[in-house]
Amino acid sequence: MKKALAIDMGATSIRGIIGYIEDGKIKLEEVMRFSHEIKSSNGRLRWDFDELVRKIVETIKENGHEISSVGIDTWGVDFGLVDKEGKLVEPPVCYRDPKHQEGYEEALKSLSEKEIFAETGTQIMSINTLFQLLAFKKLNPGGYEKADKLLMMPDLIQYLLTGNMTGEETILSTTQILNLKTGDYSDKLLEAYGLDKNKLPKITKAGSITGNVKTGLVDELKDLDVDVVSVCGHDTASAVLLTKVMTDADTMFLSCGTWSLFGIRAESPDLSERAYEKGLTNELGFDSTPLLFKNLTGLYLLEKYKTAYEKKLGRKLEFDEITAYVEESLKKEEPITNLIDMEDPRFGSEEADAKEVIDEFLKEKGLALPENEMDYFRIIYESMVKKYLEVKTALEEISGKKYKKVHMIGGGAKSSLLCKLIAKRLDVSITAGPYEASALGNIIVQLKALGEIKTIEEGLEAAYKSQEMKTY
Ligand code: LRH
Repeated sequence: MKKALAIDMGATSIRGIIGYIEDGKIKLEEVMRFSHEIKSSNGRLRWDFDELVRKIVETIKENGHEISSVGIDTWGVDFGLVDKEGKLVEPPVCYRDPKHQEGYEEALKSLSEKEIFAETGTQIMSINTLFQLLAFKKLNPGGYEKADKLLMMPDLIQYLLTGNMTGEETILSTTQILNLKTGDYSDKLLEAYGLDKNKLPKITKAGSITGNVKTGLVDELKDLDVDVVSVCGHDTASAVLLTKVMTDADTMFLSCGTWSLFGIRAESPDLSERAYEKGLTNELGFDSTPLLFKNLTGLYLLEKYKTAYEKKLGRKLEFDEITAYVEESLKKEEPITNLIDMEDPRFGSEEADAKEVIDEFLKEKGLALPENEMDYFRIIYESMVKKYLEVKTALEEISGKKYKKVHMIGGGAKSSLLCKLIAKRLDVSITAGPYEASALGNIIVQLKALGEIKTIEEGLEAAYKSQEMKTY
């Protein structure tokens, strides 16, 4: 029996989870969980890349004799630039760095948002790789010249592990450089911004073994025999693989973690003006599956508010306590009206104080400030759900369909409060779980590449049998 290690990297924690098939079920074993923080260095907000790599290497080393393969999935849009010698030009910058805004402004000097969308199909966000790259080029032109290849975060780590370069399509579909209609980089954008196509990796698909740590760049791992499988590098694509959306086009998916990704499987990428106006994004799922959805701030603000409030209280606040409070408040009162717009950039800002920005927003709109600090939780939950309703309505207009089913995955699916609120306000039935969907998606693609399962569907069946799933 072969075992696969998923390195599943989220914006606040990275997990190492081993998965294998036993009695027709997927067994999971968590072997690493580590919270990481964004640090400021050389004037930019950066990931602690050395520490991330150290943790990943340590986890592979510790489990190296038990596992047959490893696969990496991460959040979207971030990358590293590698020079001719294979060294990083500088440590990767985090998408929450405010300087990306300069790249966005630079981009709009040559093309409008609409034109950029029509070329890519990607929701315009200043964090997108294209804008990050333009900001980088402006702030560090020498560094851009020195760069030989841009590697997206999962491809960068895979490169360290194998010495081989990939440009996996799901993670590249978050860049705003890929034209989802043609499946190739947009020549129009590259030309307009003087970006060199040779610096971009060859576009590859998830599903195959791309190398082995014994011939990779990490000396410490060279005495091991562990294959590296290119999985869906984008955590969203790995997670959506676990939803019914892949087989049932009438179901919507909602991947709820730091971010909320809410949408549908489309027949083909939609690069229309209508999709642009509704703020939707087109990205790729496993095997180039077109996904049409919206990127929204998810539990980020809630977690941030919770952490700050815990500090003030001087104790830990359990989710059960928050849930009980909000449920009680929901019983007493109909939907509240002092809601925030979760898409407002200040709610995704790393430096902002959660309570201050919520108060600031409410004051600006002439809305009442909460009486009690626990009421902020209700505001955040209800504001998230209000956004989901807006997105559902937009997608129904575009597709001409009425959606009655939502499959929720990720940490947010554990919250019965959130699931019930969504079911009620969106008038849908909800399937919730698996919660570790991105790690499972990562593992299933590896097990297929290793020959442990014949089809992806076989892996999905094994996952559903072993994981807790609830319906609302
Ligand atoms: C979620 C996510 C999302 C965005 C963001 C940067 O983890 O991948 O889809 O791209 O991170």
